[in-house]
Amino acid sequence: MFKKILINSNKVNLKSSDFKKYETDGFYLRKNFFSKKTAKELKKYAEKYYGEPPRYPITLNIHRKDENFLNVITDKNLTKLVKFFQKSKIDALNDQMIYKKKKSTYAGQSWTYHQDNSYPRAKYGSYVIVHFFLDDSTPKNGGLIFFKGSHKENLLPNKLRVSHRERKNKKGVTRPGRTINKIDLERVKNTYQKIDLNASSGSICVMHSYLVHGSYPNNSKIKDRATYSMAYLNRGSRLKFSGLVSKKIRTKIN
Ligand SMILES: O=C(O)CCC(=O)C(=O)O
Ligand SMILES: [Fe+2]
Repeated sequence: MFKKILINSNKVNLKSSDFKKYETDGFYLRKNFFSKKTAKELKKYAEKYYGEPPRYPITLNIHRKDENFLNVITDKNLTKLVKFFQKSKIDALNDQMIYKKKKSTYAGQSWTYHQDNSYPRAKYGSYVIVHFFLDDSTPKNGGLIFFKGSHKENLLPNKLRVSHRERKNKKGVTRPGRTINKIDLERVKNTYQKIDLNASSGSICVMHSYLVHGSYPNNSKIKDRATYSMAYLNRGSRLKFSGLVSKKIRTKIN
């Protein structure tokens, strides 16, 4: 039976200094944006209705079939914040529920360094990601790794890897992502500061779609690391690729 979850988010007053920070770093972390209760309930609900035990692969585009997640991706406070950073009207495009449930097959999902815009190839800056952390996320339980400021790079040449229901290596780790080529990656590593993101449950992180990033595997035996990641596109902006695995359908945000 459908259980309606109260989406409890905070109205935030953003300043030009927040925008400057985002422009400089390529990401913006906001703690306690959603309540911890909302994060906890959404996680439990997603696992129950969409998780596929014991493997728990990523679920794509829950918001298209589920009202609770539609309520998250269209949340007024959240979309207001996204519009602030995008300086544009926006549409919600797609989403990803990543469970990284402890000891599950895909706990060991460690994303290779990539830029999210290498998938849809939208115009610079028009495509943006918001990660909503449903658990505390640290390097120990599969947290994100960012190269601060690397969103100033062009879209770098990359190699397509299987990134959905991909296979594990001998160490039990999977390595999805459109991996940036070696030479550019070395330069990125030498140029930008590597940030291990620590984000508590209920936090959100706005991430520029040109930011070079990856993630650790969740090797923790006691902690899950669930994240609901949403993608938005500036209204009227075009995409080069609509996506084979995750088809891009626009949901208008008012
Ligand atoms: O949450 C993670 O481990 C990284 C996911 C990611 O970068 C992606 O899906 O593009
Ligand atoms: Fe990514």
